[in-house]
Amino acid sequence: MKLRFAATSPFARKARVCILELGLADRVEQIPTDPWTDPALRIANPLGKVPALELPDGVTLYDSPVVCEFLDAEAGGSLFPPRGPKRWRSLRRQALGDGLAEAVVRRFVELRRPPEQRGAAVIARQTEAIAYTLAALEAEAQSLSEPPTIGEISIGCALGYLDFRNPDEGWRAGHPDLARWFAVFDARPAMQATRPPAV
Ligand SMILES: N[C@@H](CCC(=O)N[C@@H](CS)C(=O)NCC(=O)O)C(=O)O
Repeated sequence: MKLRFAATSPFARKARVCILELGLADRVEQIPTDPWTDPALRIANPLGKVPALELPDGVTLYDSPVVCEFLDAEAGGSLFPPRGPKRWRSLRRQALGDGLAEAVVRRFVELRRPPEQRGAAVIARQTEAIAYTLAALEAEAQSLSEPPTIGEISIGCALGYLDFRNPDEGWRAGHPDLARWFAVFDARPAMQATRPPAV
């Protein structure tokens, strides 16, 4: 299998953390890919986004929820609870984590535009989504699962991305339980091995 990834992408990081947590590192070649410039990615994934997982039969899987669930099934893992309330809790948490990462990406992209082209409404909307999501995560921080499921992995990758793009956000002060959980989660070898590069 071949995983196309970008080192800064929180969505690709989910897949890379799953690979390590599931002991699949020997079976997946990881190919650094710039989604904005690499023509091979567009052929593998018409959406032009990472992560994209190419299978030996030529099929390519995307996006990160699909890639991660495939990896879990391939390894016979338990990152995706098979049924019942635990499954829906885990998938809801994955959506919350992915949504947080998406809001941070959208705000970052907007802020990178020339000042006169920036949309204040877009920035405010994404900042509000980030604030409400952090509050929701704080409320359930004490019930986050150990060992982690895909829900916790998604949340952890999103918080890591928030730290990476907005190191001065200061989210820990108002979210002490979440900060405590993230300190422990972020120390996992799979998180340590997939840190985004220093900018
Ligand atoms: N929902 C997708 C999001 C993937 C995504 O947005 N990846 C970004 C990198 S963080 C990307 O490849 N962007 C390129 C583009 O939007 O054209 C997933 O979970 O995989």
